[in-house]
Amino acid sequence: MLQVSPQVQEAIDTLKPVVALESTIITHGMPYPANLNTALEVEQTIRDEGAVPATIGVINGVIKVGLSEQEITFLSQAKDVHKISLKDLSVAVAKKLSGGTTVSATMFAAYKAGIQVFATGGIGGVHRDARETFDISTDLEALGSIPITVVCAGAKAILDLPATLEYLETKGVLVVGYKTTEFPAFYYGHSGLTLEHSVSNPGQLAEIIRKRDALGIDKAILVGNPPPEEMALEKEHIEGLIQEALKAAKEQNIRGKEVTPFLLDYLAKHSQGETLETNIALVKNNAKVGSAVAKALMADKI
Ligand code: PSU
Ligand code: MN
Repeated sequence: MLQVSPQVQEAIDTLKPVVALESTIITHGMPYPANLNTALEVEQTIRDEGAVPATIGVINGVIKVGLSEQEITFLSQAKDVHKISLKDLSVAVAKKLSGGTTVSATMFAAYKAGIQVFATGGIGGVHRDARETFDISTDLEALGSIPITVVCAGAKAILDLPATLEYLETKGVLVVGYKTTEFPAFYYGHSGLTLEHSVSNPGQLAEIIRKRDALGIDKAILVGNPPPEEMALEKEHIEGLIQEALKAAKEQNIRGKEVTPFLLDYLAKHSQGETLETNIALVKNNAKVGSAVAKALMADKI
């Protein structure tokens, strides 16, 4: 059911640094061909940093850890492919479906394969209308129950960020700022939400991860890495677009798992691709930090 590619398995067995990557960003997060180019470039970024990438997804009912270029290409072009979160994995395997795995499903598969670090764009979180809709991403539950390290640019600004942080605290998830004391808002770094904990280098983070493991705390560590300064968007500008996107989603009665892809697509289309550019840049940036952390974690083992 869960197949680890020979390259990734070899890396795990020989204690090489490995960085897991999700694939919903390919199937539902970006349009073709930007999704394909980004997926391949992010893998290359990880290799350039001296680590081994493991893109995770589901192909014909097999959970693959370390998708091939051919499989990534297939997922990037396939129409009506599934968005597979943790709850969907069993169905996807039983029905031999193909799809992109979200943060929650990717965390699960990465952990099962023995991978310690996972880099993504932004996690799902508490939606702004959660008080009426109860729309809270299962990513937060996964973070509260799977002990790996997730490097992200915070949560998308389309969400209720203060509520997302409160929810993470309730679940006992440690959120660490990487060279920042603010929780990043995906499209921009300065959310104004202060984090209690931050680190200034990969070694410090690795030490915290080791202590979490030594203590047997079964929860993820979430690393907030701001988007590169030169690629960050202006807060007021993006906030205006988000308000429009949320209004359009409501008018078109977009619900459930379609909400996040709809909002991302709306923002990209109405910003002349600016949000997409930032999205691509921050995923690469997270892949770099993820590689550095994976390397620091292995440093004491060889
Ligand atoms: N971040 C991105 N693009 C994405 C996502 C995150 O830059 O497409 C995806 C992730 O896979 C995340 C999912 O797990 O959105 C959250 O979806 P939901 O809000 O439906 O839980
Ligand atoms: Mn949701």
